[in-house]
Order: sequence, then C-alpha cells, then structure tokens
Amino acid sequence: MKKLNVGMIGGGFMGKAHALAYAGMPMFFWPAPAVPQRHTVVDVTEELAKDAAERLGFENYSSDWRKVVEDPEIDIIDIVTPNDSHAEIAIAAAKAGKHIISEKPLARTAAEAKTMLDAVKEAGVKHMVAFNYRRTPAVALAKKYIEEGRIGKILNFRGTYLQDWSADPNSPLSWRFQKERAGSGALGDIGTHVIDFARYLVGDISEVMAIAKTWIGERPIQSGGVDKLGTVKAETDVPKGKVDVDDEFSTLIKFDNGAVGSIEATRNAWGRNNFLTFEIHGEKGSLYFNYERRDELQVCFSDDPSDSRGFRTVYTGPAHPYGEGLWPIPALGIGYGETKIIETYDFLKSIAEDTSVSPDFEDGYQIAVISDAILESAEKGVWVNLTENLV
Ligand code: NAI
Ligand code: SOE
Repeated sequence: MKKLNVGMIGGGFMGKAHALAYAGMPMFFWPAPAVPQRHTVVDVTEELAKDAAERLGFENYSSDWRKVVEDPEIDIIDIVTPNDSHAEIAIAAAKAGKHIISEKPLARTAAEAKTMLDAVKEAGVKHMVAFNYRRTPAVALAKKYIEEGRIGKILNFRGTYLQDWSADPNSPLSWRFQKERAGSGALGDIGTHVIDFARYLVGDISEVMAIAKTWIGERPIQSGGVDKLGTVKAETDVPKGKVDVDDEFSTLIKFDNGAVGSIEATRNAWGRNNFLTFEIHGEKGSLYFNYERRDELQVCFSDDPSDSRGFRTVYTGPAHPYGEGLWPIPALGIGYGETKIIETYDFLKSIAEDTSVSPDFEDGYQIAVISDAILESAEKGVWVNLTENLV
C-alpha cells in the first residue's frame, strides 16, 4: 500500500487534530487510498517540537520548517500554524513540489491568498484548505438533498457561528486578536467556515452588506505563542495590548443564482460554544443544521403530509455520506476528530488517484475575497460587489 510522508508545521490545537486524523484515517477508511506517515513535526523551538513529536506520534522533529519543506522524503506539507505564516510556508512547499493542506483561513487577505493559489497552480501539486465542517456527514447530506432537488430552488441561506470564549475581557491577547498575525477576527477565524457552507451548499456569492464591531478594545498581553482560546486567564495586573480585529460581524449576502441570506459570527456570545448553524429555505422544503447537534439534519419537505408537516430529524449513519467508513449505527456520534479524518481521507485520495479535491486554494482565495469585501462594506457602510474585489 502506498505510504505518504507528512511534514506537519505547527504542534498546537490543529496539530493535535491533524495528527489524530493521520493515525485514525486508515482505521475508518480501509483499504486506505494511501497511508499517511507522521514523518516530521515542526514547532518554533526544539523543545516545543520534541514535545510535539512525543505527544503526536511523529518520528522526527525540527524547529526549521524550511529544512522540512526541502526534505526529499516528505510528500505532504501540512500547515497548522497561525495565519501569518500560511503563505510563506505554502509557497516554499509548492516550489519544492510538495502536496499541501493548509488550515483556514487560507491567508490574511485575498492578495496574500492569491500568491498561494498562483504558487500551487504553477507547481501542479494537490492543494486543500481545511474547512473541515463541510465534511460533517449531516452537512454533506444537506448537499446531497440540495443536488437531488429535494428542497427545490434555494431562496435563502441563514448562517451563524457563535462562540463565547473571548467574551471575557481577561481572555488574553493571543495571535487571534492581532491583525498582523490573524488578518481579521471572528470573520477570518470562524465566519469563514460559514462562508464555506454558503458557497458549498448554495453557490457563489456576488454582493455583501456588512457591519463589524470590536467590543473589547484591549486585552492582557499573553506570553508564549499558543492560543489557549480563553481557557487560561491572564493575571489581573498584566500590561494590556490593543485588539485591532473584529469581535463580531453580520452581513447580508446575495448569491449569483439569485438566492439571498445572511451570515453572522461572534466569539463573544455567552452561552454559545460551537454554534455553527445554517438554515436553508427552498421552494420545496427547508434544511437546518447545528454543529452542536452534529449527528442531526433537520428536514422539512413541502410534500410531507400536511397533518404531519414540520421539521423532523434525520440521524446520520451508514446510509449517509461517508457512512461506509464511519460507525455502523446512526447517532453513535460524529466528533470533531471524525471531520478531520474524513478530510484527510479525501485529501490522500486526491493524491493517490490524481483527482482534484475541494475546498482547495481556489476556494480559500474566493473566501478571502468575500472576507475582504465584508470588512470593506462594514467600513464604508455600502454594498460591495465581489467582482470588483478579485485580485
Ligand atoms: P495554536 O496557537 O494552538 O498552535 C499554533 C502552533 O504553531 C503553536 O504550537 C506554535 O508554536 C506553532 N507555530 C507558530 N509559528 C510557527 C512557525 N513559524 N513554525 C512552526 N511552528 C509554528 O493554533 P491553532 O488553534 O492550532 O491554529 C492553527 C491554524 O489552524 C490557524 O490558521 C487557525 O485558524 C486554524 N484552526 C482551524 C480550525 C478548524 O476547525 N479547521 C480550528 C482551530 C484552528
Ligand atoms: C476558535 O474560534 C476556533 O478554534 C477556530 O479557530 C476554529 O476555526 C473553529 O473551528 C473552532 O474555534
């Protein structure tokens, strides 16, 4: 069986999720299209990299991603670092002929994302951006119903991503609150997942009209590079630094195909955890998904008997997308790890079978164009047409 060596850059939260997926994928999808080998992990110091290798099961470690990108033994570069390093690593990896999976958002701006897209196209390597939530079986099932025409022509998409881990002003000023490192705030960090849903399920977005807000203007300065997502609070008397990204945004959207809708995201919504939802209304039915109940797709079809019409729950399992590899009984429980396992499966399949995979860097770039347009619209208070924002 074909083996593919992975060089993973970054050993934080996503390093853990991707390492789990490399280990677990062949256990779910067997025979695997190719078996990923955890070859080398990189972090910013030798100490952090060694620790990551031990924790995450990598054979080797390094504090120099450039050496790993050039290593002839490596087939895949996996970018799980904060957003400011995605472009530099991806462009070097493409030049070295490596296949690349990068965490989202692809880059801090559309212009930066475009340099990455150009590099992978030029090199002819496989590329994927890790919007893993679309690989939740219930989301893929919604896509299947839409493609089968089960809800007819789509009229409206309403998407949210609400969290509360940054609602406490004492949650430290990690890289996620710094424009230079993150690009934007809730928008790039979590709003992009909803934009990915909207494009995946409904189609291309043509115009946006947005508002954006920063509620907490400064936060305690954090020592160390890893973002603990508000789980570790700062001491009360540490110096504070400026937050220069959005805490939340809301936007109206128009799609190319005539559908309309809205997207909103915040990390300051007390009581909301991973409240990533969509509700889609079509001429013949509606679909509703909430990641906090990710085994379930709520469906209502207009031709259901009128005396029992209403939302009902489909629990995903063997009869649904990716069911052949996952658990044998519906509602046994899809977790975050499974979405990453499916993502890894699809990426390795595209390499082994020389096919395209999505979302790819083109999608990542288009999402960056939409994100830039949302910020521009929020600043100017006007509708922004996306064709004018292509780089
Ligand atoms: P994190 O802060 O937990 O970990 C980042 C790791 O990268 C740290 O270990 C840090 O020391 C290391 N690092 C930073 N610069 C580096 C460099 N130049 N070379 C090598 N290592 C470096 O961050 P987290 O949460 O893992 O986020 C990483 C990326 O994953 C971000 O782009 C983020 O937006 C994305 N993400 C995606 C999620 C998803 O659901 N798809 C979930 C969480 C994060
Ligand atoms: C923090 O908001 C975060 O880890 C995001 O970075 C991820 O993309 C999201 O899936 C979970 O929350």
